[in-house]
Amino acid sequence: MFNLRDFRQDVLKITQAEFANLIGVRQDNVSRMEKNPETIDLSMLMNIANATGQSLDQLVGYKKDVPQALEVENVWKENENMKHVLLDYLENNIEHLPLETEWYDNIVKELEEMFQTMFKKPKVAVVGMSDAGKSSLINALLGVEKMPTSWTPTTSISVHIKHINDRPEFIKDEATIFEGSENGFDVNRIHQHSYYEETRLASGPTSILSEYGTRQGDYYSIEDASAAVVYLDSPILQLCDVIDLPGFGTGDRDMDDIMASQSTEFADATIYMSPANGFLRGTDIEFLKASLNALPAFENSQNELEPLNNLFVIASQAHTINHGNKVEVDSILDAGAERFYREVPEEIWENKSEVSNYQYTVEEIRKRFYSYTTDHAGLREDFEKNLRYLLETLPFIIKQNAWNMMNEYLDKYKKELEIEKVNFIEILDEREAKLEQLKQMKNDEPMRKYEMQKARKEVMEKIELFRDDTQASFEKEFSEIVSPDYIVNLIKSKGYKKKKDDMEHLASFISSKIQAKIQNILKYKSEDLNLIINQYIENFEGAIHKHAYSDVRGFKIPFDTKKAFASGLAGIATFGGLAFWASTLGNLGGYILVAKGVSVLSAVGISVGGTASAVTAISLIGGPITLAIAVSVILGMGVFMLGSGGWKKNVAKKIVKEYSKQDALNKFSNVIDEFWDDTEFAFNSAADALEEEWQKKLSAMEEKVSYYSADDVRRSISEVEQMIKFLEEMPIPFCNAIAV
Ligand SMILES: Nc1nc2c(ncn2[C@@H]2O[C@H](COP(=O)(O)OP(=O)(O)OP(=O)(O)O)[C@@H](O)[C@H]2O)c(=O)[nH]1
Ligand SMILES: [Mg+2]
Repeated sequence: MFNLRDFRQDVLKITQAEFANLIGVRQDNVSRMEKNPETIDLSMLMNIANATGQSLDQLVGYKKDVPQALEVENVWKENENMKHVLLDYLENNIEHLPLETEWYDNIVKELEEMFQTMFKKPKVAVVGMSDAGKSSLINALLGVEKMPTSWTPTTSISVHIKHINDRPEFIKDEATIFEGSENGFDVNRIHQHSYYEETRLASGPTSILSEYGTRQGDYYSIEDASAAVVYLDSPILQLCDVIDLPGFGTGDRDMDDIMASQSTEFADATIYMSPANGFLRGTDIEFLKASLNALPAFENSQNELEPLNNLFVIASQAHTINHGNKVEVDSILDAGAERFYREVPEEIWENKSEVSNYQYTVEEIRKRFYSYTTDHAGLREDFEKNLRYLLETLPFIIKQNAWNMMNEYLDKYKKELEIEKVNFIEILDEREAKLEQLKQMKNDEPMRKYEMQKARKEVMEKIELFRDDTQASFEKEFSEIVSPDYIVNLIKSKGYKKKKDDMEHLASFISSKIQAKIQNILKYKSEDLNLIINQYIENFEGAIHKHAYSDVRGFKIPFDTKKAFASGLAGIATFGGLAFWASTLGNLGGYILVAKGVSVLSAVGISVGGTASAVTAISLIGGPITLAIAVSVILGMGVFMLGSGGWKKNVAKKIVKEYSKQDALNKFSNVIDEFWDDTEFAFNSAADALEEEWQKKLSAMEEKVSYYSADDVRRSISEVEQMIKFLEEMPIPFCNAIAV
């Protein structure tokens, strides 16, 4: 199709008005034609060709050069191999394993799930205001012009771009459009054929993106379309999935901004784009902060990744700055980094420091700021070099992390199986003693259950207290922050000036301060809750193994209490405070949270960073609401006319008024309530799972001790040995590429 706008700007290099003059139409006609080039008819084309001295062929064939695809070394190959070796090993052994035993069957299933989960490619999300040039940058990285781009707000759904080799066999098309259920479309489930069928809206060549995935498309009004997955063959996709997102700030659909910002939750790395001309103005910083907050921190001194290595803040279309003057572009980046650093409250940097042990200084942050344009290689080199470095490094980190996790799991399984084996041997030798202990255990059960019920009720009561406490402390913090005095002081201490930009930044700073407070209040209370949960689990453990410890001949039933409790979290949507508990479990917790859909690299942060890293995993707590409120307040500031006189006080009052207009305190209070509701639900699910798992173990043991013949027992011994051998011979390659 004839791209009039680009032709006018890039070839003719004249304004719309000049062009209108040249071809003898009104400027609004030109503007309309540029917006909808498909409406340009043949006679108009002839007219343009005549007026500009171009042939029709030249016009229609005009296409801007797309830069060469980003070349990367395919270091993911090794991970892919490792995954296949492991999956093949499972597959080849399945036939010979005693999988009629539910426990053994679960081990194999868990391993399979883990191999699938741990070797997921990192996801790179490209976000920013509409028209920043996100889709253009992606096309350039891919080296093919597959994402629709235009000068008006374009992309309307999240587009997940994956490598063609990652396409499941049952998918035949290049692109598929999906509808989102209540919780959105879960791209991690796309390899499940049934999920694919259930959520698929349409499929075909990538060009269907223009129909379903753009605001100009014929099917834009179909609100059901929520995501697309596209399979392409570009080098960069060997190392990562790329996500093209709708732009912020279009005001087209209420949820667009929040949707786009939520998808950064799943991202391992984020490219945030803002046009160099007007860099990080208005609500831009607000969205950038939301991305920062959701980004996992996995940098640390051992893996030698730099602070915020997975964040790229881009001043796009840098060629527009005085013909791409590098010095001027750099000073725009300097000022942007400075402003951004100032707008992020210290709590957020402190949280990141707690995970990584790095100091987040403005100098470090500045290193994450880059320029970009498809027009001059010199203005994108630095970005491309750093992106390449990150992408070529992540596979090693993911591999090392997977390796650690697998070893930890295998060790756990092996230990449990060894205990089981000892039990069988003892059944042969001293069945009477075992029968006796089992009888006692059965007798103790009603009392144990009763005690645990009581303990559970106590936990619930504690959670209710936490709810009240956190509500009260938040209310206090909120009224301190959203008060004229505090705001006036803030204006003074941060040196904000009486101008629109500064007012927006002030409003933005206040909103992140509030969110940081919510996060911290909930984090501290959740840490208290961790102690209570661990106590609950310890009591349970003590009760079921009472005889094993008190009786010299007592025996232990192999049972991992913590893991059984955690398994109750698997099927539920939000953990509340239990996310913090999970994050104290190291690799196990990382794995549980990753299986839930948080980014692969969060697992690395979680396995080393403890509860501080869970803040990322739960950054959505309050996130969307804070974002929505902040954006309204900031926009409210925009139309606020600054009177003369005590402007600081006036501004402060205006902000306080905006917050009350937004009913902010109430909304935040609901967020806190929901957090504790989720916590209660999660705790009950986990406690139920623990009880259920234990009952299963106990009955299984009872059956063996009471009814197994000596032959049965001998067969069971050989089965458990078979399982141990199966785990011992797992072909886990030696791996010490990078410490994490
Ligand atoms: N010459 C030039 N044009 C660019 C560059 N980046 C973006 N553009 C143009 O800017 C317009 C907007 O770019 P898009 O890539 O569609 O922007 P986007 O961020 O994806 O916008 P939404 O999808 O609406 O969120 C398009 O017409 C692009 O051709 C660039 O580096 N150089
Ligand atoms: Mg786009």
